[in-house]
Amino acid sequence: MSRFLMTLATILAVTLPVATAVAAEHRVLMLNYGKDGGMVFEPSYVKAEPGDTITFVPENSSHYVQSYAVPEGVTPWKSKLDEAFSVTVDQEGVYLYYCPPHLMMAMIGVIQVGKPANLETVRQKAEKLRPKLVMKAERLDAALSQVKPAQ
Ligand SMILES: [Cu+2]
Repeated sequence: MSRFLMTLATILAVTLPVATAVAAEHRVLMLNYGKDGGMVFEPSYVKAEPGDTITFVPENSSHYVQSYAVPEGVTPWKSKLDEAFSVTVDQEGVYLYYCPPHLMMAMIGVIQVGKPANLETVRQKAEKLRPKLVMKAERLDAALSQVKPAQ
């Protein structure tokens, strides 16, 4: 499949509203180069509902994903290098994660599940991460700023 179709399929999978109560699967690509430059999760922000699954797809090699800040009660997760990884998000809140080999290049992402009750806690913890982001630290703010307030 061409890169364009792949990207299109990802966009559709993430943005098409799900009319039923069936849990959705969101795909996040791990890329050496994406719309936002080198070493990225794409999309870097996912809005999910409790029970949805997030699948991280290693489109390029040398990436993996590790949770950094998760809602209370959630077991932290960590994938294996170069392997696809799925996590089911049951707990509402904000999840901040990164790719350990490319943390200094700000290869980070955010998942919002339902209401962002723990956003302030995640923001505080994110400040401890910031000094490690040597390049593209603005990605941290960009990802967190997409979190939508509870309605
Ligand atoms: Cu990486």
